Formats: sequence, structure tokens, C-alpha cells
Amino acid sequence: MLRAITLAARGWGRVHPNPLVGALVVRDDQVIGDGWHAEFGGPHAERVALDAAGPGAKGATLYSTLEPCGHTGKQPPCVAAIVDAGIARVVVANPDPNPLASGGITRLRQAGIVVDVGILAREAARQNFRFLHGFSSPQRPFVAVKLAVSMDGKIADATGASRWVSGAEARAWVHWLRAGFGGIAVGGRTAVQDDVRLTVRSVSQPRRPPARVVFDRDGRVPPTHGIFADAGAVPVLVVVGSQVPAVRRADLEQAGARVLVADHLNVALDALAVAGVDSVLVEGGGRLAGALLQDGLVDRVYQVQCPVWLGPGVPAWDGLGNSTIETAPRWKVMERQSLGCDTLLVMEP
Ligand code: AOF
Ligand code: ZN
Repeated sequence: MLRAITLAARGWGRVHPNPLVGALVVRDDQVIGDGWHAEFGGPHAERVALDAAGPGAKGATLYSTLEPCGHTGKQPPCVAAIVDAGIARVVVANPDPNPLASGGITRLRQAGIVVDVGILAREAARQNFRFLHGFSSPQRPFVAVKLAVSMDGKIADATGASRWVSGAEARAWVHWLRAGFGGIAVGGRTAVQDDVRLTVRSVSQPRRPPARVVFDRDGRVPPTHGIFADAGAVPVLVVVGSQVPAVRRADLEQAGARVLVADHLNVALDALAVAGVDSVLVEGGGRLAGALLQDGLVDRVYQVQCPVWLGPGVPAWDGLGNSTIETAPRWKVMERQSLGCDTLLVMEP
């Protein structure tokens, strides 16, 4: 199943709003076919794996990271392909929450196939967060915060310079990560200080480029900012507080931005969901990260830990309230990974 999850990752940035899915056909402990969902609307992972396995699939086991579909959508039902191939057993990580497609497990069992559900369910769900979140909590986006942090907990030096706290590998990885989100966000201060573009600049391009989002409560980002240059091609949403004058909002709109008005972060997130941003990767600054964490609005943290000391500088998670060792929020590390000289920690509450 771990191998199927690894295969599913190849669809990152290409399959949404459909799921990331990987599948394997295994016979006598040998993988005789594998597949993944590579492109939205394209062949499903299970069918690709069955096609690769050919007639050897008869009596074999199929592993899939998601319940095989029982419906005809843009693709024919995987359940029919599995039954036709003579598969004896199906191992599934997660049931499919999509009411149109679900019911596959029941139908496989009715056809006399042994089905085991829940193998590496949490790992597969973590990978498919965007698809699953869309069914469980569509009223607000999935919120991940990504920060590159020094040994002493800073994301920029005392002058505000953050280029580059992390190394080249980590920076390339961030562009890959961006491709899997519906929006990439920063606070207003960071947008100005770092002159951000928030585009995906990597070899593999997302099917739809993520929207750029600036949480700019005080209306700091000038309408002349470079982020608006290509606002026609990749949307820019600016969330301002209600005290920002209407003329400033009009100027931002004139520059190509879509302006949302919200005085609280949770309201801002709801407004983003209404605007079609289903998931957002927040890349700073420290105050926005701290405020989101403090308000319990963060679903996942990608923290890139970097072997550098910045001394006085910009704190990573600014403005958190007092806590003691006993009461401090303590999260689970779900993944650790080397990114060149840096270390990625993926954390969840
Ligand atoms: C995928 N890829 O590998 C699997 C999916 O419109 P369709 O026919 O592509 O069906 C999409 C639904 O099928 C999707 O939302 C999910 O519920 C189910 N399984 N979808 O795109 C796959 N296995
Ligand atoms: Zn299918």
C-alpha cells in the first residue's frame, strides 16, 4: 500500500478536483502491474494497473489507495474492470466519500471478491487531503502553513531579508508543493517586503495554477505591486479589513485583484472558500502564521528547519499567547524528510 501511495503522488497538481490514487496488482508477492491517476478526467489508477497486469490479474490481489468507483463518470467503473479481470482480493486504504462514485466496496463483495479496508488509511488520507477535505468541510479551505525557519526560530534576518534561509533543494520542493494547492498566501507585510509573486516555477506545472492570496488587513499592498502584473492569467485575491477605504479597494480591483473584505481570519477563510479557493498554502509572515495557529485555523504545518542562526530577526510564529510546558500546544510529526542541507517536518495537530 505504501508503494501505491508513492505512485499516487505522481498525480500531484494534475488531478484535482479528482483524487490522487495509486494501485498495484500483486500475485505471489510480485507486483505484476501498477498504475496511478495521472490527469484529471483520465484513466483511473485501478484500470491502469489492471491493464498493465494483463491476464495475470486472474486470481491476484489489487491494492488501491481509494475505494474503486462503481459509477460511470468521465471514466468507466473500476468495479467492472476488477470483476472482469478475475481479481480475487481487493485491499483499500480509504472509502470514497464521493456519493456519485462510492458503493464500490459493496459491489465487489457482492461479486464474491474479498475486500479489506483501512490499510494505511491515515497515510493515504494525508496525501489525499484536498479531495477529502472538499467533502468533509467545503465551507472553509484546508489551511497549511509552510515556513523556512532558522535554528533560532526566525524566518528572516533583522533587516527583514529572507532570501535565502533555506537551500536550493528546499526551495525547489516548495514549488512542487505549491502545485497541489488551490491558493498560495502571504500576509500584506511579507508581500511588500519580499516582493512576492507566489507562482509555481517548477518543471511540472499544475493543471490549474493556484490563486495568489494576500491577507492584507491594513491595505499595505500598493496597486503597483508586481504581483498584479499577471493577475489576468493567475488570479490575485486581496483580503482587506473593512476600515480600508473604498477608493483603495477600487484601485486594487483596477490593478486586477479580486478584493474580499474580512476583519477576522476565520471570516477571511470562509470568503476564500466561497471564492473557490478550497485549500491554501500560507508561506508567511510570522505574524500571519502565529495568528492562524492561535485561532486554531491551521490543519498542517510544513516547517523547513535550516542550519543557520539569524539572531535578532523575524520570529516564525509570532504573537502566540503564554503557555507552560504542560499547556503548550504539542503537535504530531507525521513526516520527516531531508531537503538537501535542510530538514522538512510535516506536522498536524
Ligand atoms: C479518479 N481517478 O484513479 C479513481 C477515481 O469522472 P470520473 O469517471 O473520472 O470519476 C471521478 C471519481 O471517481 C472521483 O471523484 C472518485 O470518487 C472516483 N475514483 N477518480 O479521478 C482514480 N479511482
Ligand atoms: Zn474508478
